[in-house]
Amino acid sequence: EHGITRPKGYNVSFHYNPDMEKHHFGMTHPMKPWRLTLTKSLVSAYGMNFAMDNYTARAATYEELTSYHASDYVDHLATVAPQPQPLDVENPNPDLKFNLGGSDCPLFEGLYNYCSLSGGASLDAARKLCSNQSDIAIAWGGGLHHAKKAEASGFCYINDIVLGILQLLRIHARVLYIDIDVHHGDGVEEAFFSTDRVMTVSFHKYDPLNFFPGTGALEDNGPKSEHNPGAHHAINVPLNDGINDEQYKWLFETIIQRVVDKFRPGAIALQCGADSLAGDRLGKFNLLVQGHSSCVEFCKKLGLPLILFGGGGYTPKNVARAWAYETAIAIGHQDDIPSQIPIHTPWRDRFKIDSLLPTIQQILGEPRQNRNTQKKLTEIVQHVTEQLRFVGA
Ligand code: ZLM
Ligand code: CA
Ligand code: ZN
Repeated sequence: EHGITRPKGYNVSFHYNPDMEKHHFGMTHPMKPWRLTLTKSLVSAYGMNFAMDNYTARAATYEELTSYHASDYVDHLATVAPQPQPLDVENPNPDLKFNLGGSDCPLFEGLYNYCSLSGGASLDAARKLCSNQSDIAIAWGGGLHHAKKAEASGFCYINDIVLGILQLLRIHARVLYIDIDVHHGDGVEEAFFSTDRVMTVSFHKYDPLNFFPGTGALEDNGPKSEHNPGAHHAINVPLNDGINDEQYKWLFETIIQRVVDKFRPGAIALQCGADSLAGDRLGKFNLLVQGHSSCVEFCKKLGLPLILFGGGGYTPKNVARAWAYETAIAIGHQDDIPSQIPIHTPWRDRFKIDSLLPTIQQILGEPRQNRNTQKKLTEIVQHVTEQLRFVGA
């Protein structure tokens, strides 16, 4: 008996297609679509599906993909042959047209299908918000924030977030985009650089020479050309290694509250990249599920239509914990689900840490030295507050 019931007075939808997990970037590539299966298995084991509308996401159409992306790029994605795995020794640096075929963005079997499914889930989620059928829509298979109009980048080929936000803009005058992935949300920022209808806010590790993608300095707030309405509508929160829950929560809530007060968005799109958790294979932060998910809780409490996207996350059992817990927050059951992972969860053994009974919030993480001083965080809040003087009526 799970005891999970529908939330009263609002509606949550969950958009997922199990076919996404069938795709493989390559044996040792950090991106594992299989983490989505692990997430879904936890969500189902807790009975959370009883409190949501569950949709099997469809593939986005060519027309939908080209609502943002260049048609020659999408044509190429649709027709390019998968590269041999492992990489061909005769031709170690193949077809880098559109930045495709390198080690970050390999050409794998079924790539176009994988991209369309990710895009389809995010589009469906956005449309459910637009039609008022959902108040919160969840698309953990999306959140691929580095993809450019005509270029793949950083494990991302199709920018499903941009596709989703373009849908929201049909209904809402202003949309707020927030990105808690450990990487800078450069693709989404760039897509909306010249409009004042989308404000983008990314929190990320910033170390231009050593950490991807190297953009997202505090001072980068949108091109300040003379007639650019998008100036001041990009906010960047550059951080150092080891930031903890307490600091992150304070920064997030202080900044987002000020942004919402000034910008007055009609809807919020939140990218929940789970590589900002402690113990991530690529990330360097010290967030626990508690700190990461407090961002989702804060956004939910703002009471605006909310879309939750996935994103990065390279330690699958941690990703599944965070996104399942954040699903519980969406349906309002975070305080009454048992902390112990249900015994009948498929792959439950994967969640075991040091033979302890696995729980949903506990994650495995080497503590990293915290290189964020309060002085620096206060400076960030000050700079953001000054930028916001240029925003809103
Ligand atoms: N080399 N294999 C985050 C996107 C991060 C660019 C340095 C590749 C890796 C990484 C790929 C198996 C999101 C860079 C890295 C080695 C040029 C990045 C394949 C390990 C492997 O073992 C690996 C052969 C691979 C890639 C590590 N790549 C770590 N970091 C970044 C992209 C995406 O989380 O934000 C959203 C989904 N790329 O640093 C290099 C400069 C390629
Ligand atoms: Ca980010
Ligand atoms: Zn990332």
